[in-house]
Amino acid sequence: MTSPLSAASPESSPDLPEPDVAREWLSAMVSIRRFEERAGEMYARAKIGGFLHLSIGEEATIVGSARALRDEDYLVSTYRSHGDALARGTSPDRVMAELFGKRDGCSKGHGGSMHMFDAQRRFMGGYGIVGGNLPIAAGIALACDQRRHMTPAGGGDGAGHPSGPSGDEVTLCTFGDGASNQGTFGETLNLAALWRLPVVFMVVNNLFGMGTSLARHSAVTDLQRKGESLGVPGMRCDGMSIVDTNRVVSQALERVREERRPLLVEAVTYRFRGHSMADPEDYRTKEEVAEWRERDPIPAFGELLEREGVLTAEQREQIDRDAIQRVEAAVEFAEASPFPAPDMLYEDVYVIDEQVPGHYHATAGAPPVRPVGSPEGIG
Ligand SMILES: Cc1ncc(C[n+]2csc(CCOP(=O)(O)OP(=O)(O)O)c2C)c(N)n1
Ligand SMILES: [Mg+2]
Repeated sequence: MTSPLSAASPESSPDLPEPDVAREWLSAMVSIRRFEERAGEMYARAKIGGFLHLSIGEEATIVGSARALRDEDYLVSTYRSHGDALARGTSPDRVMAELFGKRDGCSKGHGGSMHMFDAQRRFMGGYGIVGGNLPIAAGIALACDQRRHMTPAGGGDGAGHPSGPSGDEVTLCTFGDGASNQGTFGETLNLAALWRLPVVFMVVNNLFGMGTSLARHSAVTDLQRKGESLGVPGMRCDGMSIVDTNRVVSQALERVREERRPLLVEAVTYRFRGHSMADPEDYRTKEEVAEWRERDPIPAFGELLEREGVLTAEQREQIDRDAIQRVEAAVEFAEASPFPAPDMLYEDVYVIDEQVPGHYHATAGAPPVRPVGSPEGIG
């Protein structure tokens, strides 16, 4: 890539994957784009409450990195995570239903936009606290590392849970440039390096933390170097190029898997929309946004595939039509799904001790979970 912090050249790399794979990448990016455009409309119509953070413009970073993961790897992201869930394979129906706060949502309608979760696909959320996901990623990586020493040959977790980590998994943790100023960044990278945890930290540098530009919020703007003093070497990719993002994140994941120590990847990208739906965007000029839109990763990759003869213009249009149709079906699904019943408020909720009135969760048929902090609890 040329200048990492400015809108530069369009997608041009000839290092394309196999045609089927390239077409699937394009289709995944288009699906996320169409999904989020529609989600924005649904928010404006008050079908969606709370906050809604769109990743429009950042699809190459999302899909390029997700496609570098193996199925058994873990992904942990932020409140800007509809695309991460979709890229990991969660159905658009369940993501849209979650946005609507409906019972068939991937978090049963309890979470909404910021709390997507799909344990089956090893997408471990969706967190509203800036930087709050880094220690969680390190914890998952620590669990994987410990399994590695415990797992009997043949897989599983040694305790009869075939779906538990087996030890070879790597965790990919994505967070924003703003999050790199949080205490959790230093604390987590330090321990991850010290304990040689298999985690790739990916800072999604979209050049702003809400309305504050990178140069105004971070003393070090070369974010790939921000982990060096903590023992975490860095790499950078062009987050507007799915090919470059996939190449660099794949390298990072395989190095971490083999060397058993963390790496930091900086993906330089740009969000075309406001921070959330209520953002007057007076911190950047229309010209700057227009300049970055010229590098929109979706037409750039589509045009590259056409130039290289990987698909025709008609096939490109069909990919778009299919995505629009899929999103329409997701909206219908979300509309038809019921709201959670009021007593579901008490499901999946933990309380700290017995003096706090409320409930703690017990799965039907399983022994009740003792509240942490009670006399016989672990606290
Ligand atoms: C601990 C904490 N402080 C502040 C906020 C409010 N907040 C939400 S998003 C955000 C900006 C984060 O920017 P960045 O990490 O660059 O991610 P981006 O939104 O650009 O994806 C802030 C300050 C929060 N959610 N959590
Ligand atoms: Mg940011």
